[in-house]
Amino acid sequence: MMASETKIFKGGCPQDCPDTCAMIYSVEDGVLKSVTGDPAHPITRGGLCVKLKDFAKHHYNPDRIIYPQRRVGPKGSGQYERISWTEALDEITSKWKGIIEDFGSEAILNCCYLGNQGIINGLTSGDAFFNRLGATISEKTFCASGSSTGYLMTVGPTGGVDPESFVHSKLIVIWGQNTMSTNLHQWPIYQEARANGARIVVIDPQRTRTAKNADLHIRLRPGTDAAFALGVMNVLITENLVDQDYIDRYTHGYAELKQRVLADYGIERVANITGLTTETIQHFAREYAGTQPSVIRLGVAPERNRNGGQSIRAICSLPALVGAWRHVGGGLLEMPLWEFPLKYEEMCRPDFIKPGTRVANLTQLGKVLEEFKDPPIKSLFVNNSNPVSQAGDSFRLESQLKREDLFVVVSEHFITDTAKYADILLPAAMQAEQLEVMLTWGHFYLTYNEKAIEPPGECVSNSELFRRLAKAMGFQDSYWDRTDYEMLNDFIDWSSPKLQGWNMEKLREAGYVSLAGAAPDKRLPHAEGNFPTPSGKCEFLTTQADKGNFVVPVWRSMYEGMQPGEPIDPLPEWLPMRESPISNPELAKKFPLNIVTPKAHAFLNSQYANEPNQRHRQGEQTVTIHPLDAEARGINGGEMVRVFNERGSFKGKAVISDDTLPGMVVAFLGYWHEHNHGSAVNAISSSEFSNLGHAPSFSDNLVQVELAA
Ligand SMILES: Nc1nc2c(c(=O)[nH]1)N[C@H]1C(S)=C(S)[C@@H](COP(=O)(O)OP(=O)(O)OC[C@H]3O[C@@H](n4cnc5c(=O)[nH]c(N)nc54)[C@H](O)[C@@H]3O)O[C@H]1N2
Ligand SMILES: Nc1nc2c(c(=O)[nH]1)N[C@H]1C(S)=C(S)[C@@H](COP(=O)(O)OP(=O)(O)OC[C@H]3O[C@@H](n4cnc5c(=O)[nH]c(N)nc54)[C@H](O)[C@@H]3O)O[C@H]1N2
Ligand code: SF4
Ligand SMILES: [Mo]
Repeated sequence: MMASETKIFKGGCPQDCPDTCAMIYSVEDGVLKSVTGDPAHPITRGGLCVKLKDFAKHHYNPDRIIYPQRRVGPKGSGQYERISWTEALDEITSKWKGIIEDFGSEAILNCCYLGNQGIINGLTSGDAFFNRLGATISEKTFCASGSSTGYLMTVGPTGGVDPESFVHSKLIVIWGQNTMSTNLHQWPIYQEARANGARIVVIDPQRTRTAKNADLHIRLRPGTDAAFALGVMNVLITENLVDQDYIDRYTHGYAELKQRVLADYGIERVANITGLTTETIQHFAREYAGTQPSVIRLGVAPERNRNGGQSIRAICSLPALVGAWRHVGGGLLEMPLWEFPLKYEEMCRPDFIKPGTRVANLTQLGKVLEEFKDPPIKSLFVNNSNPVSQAGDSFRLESQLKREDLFVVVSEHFITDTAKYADILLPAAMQAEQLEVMLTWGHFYLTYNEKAIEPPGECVSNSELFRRLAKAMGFQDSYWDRTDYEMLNDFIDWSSPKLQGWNMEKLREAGYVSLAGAAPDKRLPHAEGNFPTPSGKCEFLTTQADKGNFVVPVWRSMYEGMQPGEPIDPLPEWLPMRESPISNPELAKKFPLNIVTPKAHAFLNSQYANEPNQRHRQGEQTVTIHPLDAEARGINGGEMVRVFNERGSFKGKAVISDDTLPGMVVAFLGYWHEHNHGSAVNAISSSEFSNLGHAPSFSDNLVQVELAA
């Protein structure tokens, strides 16, 4: 017998993760044997994370949906029978044609998020199709839309500091991010900087594994970041620690900001709001200004409360005040996505949208399904997302998904908490089974992902899914006549100066290409201003206050017609949370604890939480509660507790620890309902927006905790 030959393919991790690792697929006899990190890649450096540890096996999980299926039991029962693709497409298109005839095309809605983050299978994979269909436009603001709106208003669409330039930083401020779980490949870069004398500061209410490994941990109360940043500014201004020359040349609105900061954000008041001491605020301000290059790595979590957008505006103002942008490795990193040369207009086809088409926000899916009239939503098509697990107010959403008159189609790998409500299930391919090019929001590399193996059964990529649907609906547009390779080639802007000399073939051979434009030891995007804002300066005082709710186009099918929300204050400000003992004492009588629901170490949102190995690594759902709050409730630790409010409830095992603050509980996101007594953290989350970008407010929820019956 001949020894079987191992074939190697280049991969790109599909997940919604800032690391976007370059991977290596090893294939024998058409079977994916292993997936490892590319040792040559400057960020991946040969290692993947714990979440993707068994990625090869994940492709062969026996629970995968590998054929189209039709529901046979009651809604939500998860009982299905196999059907053919022809039957599935016939049933979907005939239902849709009937709905369009009776209610109009806006009675159909797509729910897509970032199950896959690729250019053709990702966030916008269904936009052209649903725009062409005339469906209600979906606004996809689950993550970073508030943070990005605040960032774009302040410094504009710039990549900011290259994550590789952080080796040159002397003070690294990790703001609301649990790097060792959620941006793991950045950590060795920080360690290199540390070896060169850098200090690491973590700003997080919770003592996370990252905070435990930092030099300084600033434990402010959730939702008080804006007050803290404004208090720091107060110290910078009163102690004359600002870079006046940088401010004069490259910023807009300093006089107004100074007036506000001095009048309203004295450090005693800020200490009261944040729960920090005045010394901590002073100490941080002095160290931040005095240690250059200083750099801020902004996490997503500070956006997750009613004042989230303004918090981001305040934080993004700090580097310009101290002139941090003057130095290589100084400034701020939110997302480098803005420097990726992609042709969104061609990907999403906003020209297909009929003027006046309405918009639905997917983070409020339960409310949308319940309240939209004229026409009501009669069909929901879900791909790349698991809203029952990931969107707020999940009890409300589930009650809507049970509606007999709602035709639900879900394209998935597994029968998730959402997929179990499908009338039709469609089988989706995994990353080693499809061609893709990965964009990312954590570094500057564009990464090629080769198709390494055939998909099992009748699984198809999202791109093929929409090709089939377009044909079945009779759409003649050439958009759907292209191969995946042709689509990718058309969607990447090869004429961009960053891609000079590059093309698809070259990218395929190389595996990845950097878009940073300059080497990590040279990149200085704003040493001389050049902020891509309307004034060309860093805008402390925004010139776009009327755009309080403008969302970056990629999150909403490139649609420009959304009504602006309430105009925001043109200067950064702090407002109390929507739900807190200060802002809503009545509610806090019944539900006195703020809850924070961050990412689990071993899951990727809800993905991999169905793998027994990953559940073993992560452990069961916990509810971390401060010793004072535990004592007041007779909780000794280790018991099952119930976390609840008027929206819903979930259970978890009590962990008593001062890793959380008094008045605050922590429970990780991602557990599947079937493994967790029927519900999970988003049962208690509100689906109200933060004040910018229609971002969700997952850190702005009051709950009560009691021993479970
Ligand atoms: N292991 C793992 N990694 C992931 C993911 C995952 O599910 N698991 N998901 C990926 C995705 S989609 C994303 S968006 C990123 C997110 O990654 P992160 O930005 O790290 O987000 P979270 O884990 O939600 O929250 C990070 C920290 O913010 C703190 N926090 C909560 N509220 C506040 C606040 O008001 N102010 C401040 N300063 N801190 C606050 C929490 O205590 C938590 O420790 O991670 C990505 N990587
Ligand atoms: N309480 C609370 N809620 C949160 C957050 C929080 O911090 N706290 N974080 C929010 C954030 S940051 C985010 S990004 C969102 C994430 O929300 P989602 O993107 O909805 O999260 P996932 O759980 O990853 O669900 C993606 C689904 O897509 C499927 N999938 C993967 N690849 C493909 C594919 O190629 N084709 C198809 N058809 N399906 C595929 C996966 O199997 C998975 O079920 O959740 C948000 N929800
Ligand atoms: S989930 Fe993130 S850290 Fe893990 S392999 Fe994928 S890109 Fe890398
Ligand atoms: Mo996210």
